[in-house]
Amino acid sequence: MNPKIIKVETVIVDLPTIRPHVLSMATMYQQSMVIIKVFSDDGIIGIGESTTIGGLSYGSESPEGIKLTIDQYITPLLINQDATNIHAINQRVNKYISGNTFAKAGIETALLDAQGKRLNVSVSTLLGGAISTKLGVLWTLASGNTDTDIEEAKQLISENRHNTFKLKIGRNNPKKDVDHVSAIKKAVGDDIKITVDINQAWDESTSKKWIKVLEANGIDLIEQPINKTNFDGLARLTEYFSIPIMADEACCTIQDAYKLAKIRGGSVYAVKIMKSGGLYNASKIAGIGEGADIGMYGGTMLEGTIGTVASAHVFSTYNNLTWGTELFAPLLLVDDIVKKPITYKDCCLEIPEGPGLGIEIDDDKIEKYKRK
Ligand code: MUC
Ligand code: MG
Repeated sequence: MNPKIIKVETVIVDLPTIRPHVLSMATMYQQSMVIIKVFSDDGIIGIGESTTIGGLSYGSESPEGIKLTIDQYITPLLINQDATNIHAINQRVNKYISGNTFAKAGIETALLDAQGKRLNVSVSTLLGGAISTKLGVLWTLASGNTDTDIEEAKQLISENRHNTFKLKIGRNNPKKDVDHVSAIKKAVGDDIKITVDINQAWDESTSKKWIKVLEANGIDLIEQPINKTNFDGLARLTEYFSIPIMADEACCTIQDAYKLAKIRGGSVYAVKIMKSGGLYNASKIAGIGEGADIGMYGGTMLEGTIGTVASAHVFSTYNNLTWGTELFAPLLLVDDIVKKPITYKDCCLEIPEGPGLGIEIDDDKIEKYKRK
C-alpha cells in the first residue's frame, strides 16, 4: 500500500529585507512566504513554499489568499491521496481548481520533497538528474538610489559574489531611469554584465525609443518592457532589436510559452515555478524553449530558501539555461528559516545535496517569524 497524505499545514512567515527593494510596482521592506508542510502516513513530511512579490501588486495571488486557497480548497483534495503519485495529484487539483499557480507550486514542491526523502534521492534526480551542481546567480540592484547601487555592486564584485547585475527600472521617467542604468554600467565596467527589468512600465513606442539607448550603452538583456498581455508587441520588439528581449510576466504557463514561441515573443524566457504552477511545468516550458531555440533564464519570485532551492533543482536539469539564474533572494533577507543556509560562492549557488530538496526547516525560526 502506498503512503497516503494525512495532513497539510500552512503558515505565513514575514522576513524583513536587508534594505528596501524598489520595483516599478512595489517597494519591499519584507518578504511574506507561505510555508507548507505535507504529512503522510509513512511519517514523511514534505516542505514547500509559495511566495509572491508586493502583496497583490505583481501577481494575482496574495500570501493571505494563497494560505486560504491551500487550507480551504487544495488540502481537502489531497487528504487520503497516494502521496507518491504527484502527476495524479496535480491532475486532481487542476480538475477542481483553476489558476492559483503560486499555491499549486508550493504544494507540488512539498510533494516532491517528500517523495525524494522517501526514495532517498534529490528532487533533481526525481526530475531526471542535475546537469550541474552549481548555478550562476546574478544580484538585483534595486535600492532606489544610483550611488547606493554602484557602491553595492562594487562591494559584491570585490567579494566575487556576483558578476552580473539586474537593474529594476520603470518607476521614474524613462530618461531618468536610463541615465541611472548608464551611470551604473559605466561605473562597473565592460566585464560586468547588466540586465534591465522594466516590469511592464513602458508602452511599445517608449520601449523602441529607450531600449535603443540601453543597447547603445552595452546592456546585455531587456526584461518585460511592455504590458504582459501585449504578446504581439513583444514579438515586434524582439524582431526590431538585436539585444535579447526576455518575456517574464508574459510567460507564465506552458500555454503562454507555446503562444509566445509561435510568434517569437521574446528570445529568452524567465521561468519561475510560481508562475508555471510548479517544477514539472517549469520543465515543460524549457522543453518548448528547446524546440523553439529560445534560451532559458532561471527566474525568482524572490522566494526564501525553500522556494529558491526548489527552483534550483529544476533549473539544474535544463540543458538550455543560457542566461543563468537570479536565485539570490535568500541573501536579500535578514534571516533564514532553514537550519543550514545555502552556499553562494564565486558567483554561483551550490545546490544542496541530500534527499528531497536537501534542506531542513528550522521550526524555532518559523515560530519567531510567523504571522501571529
Ligand atoms: C521580476 O520581475 O523579475 C526578480 C528579481 C527581482 O529583484 O525581482 C524579481 C521580479
Ligand atoms: Mg522580471
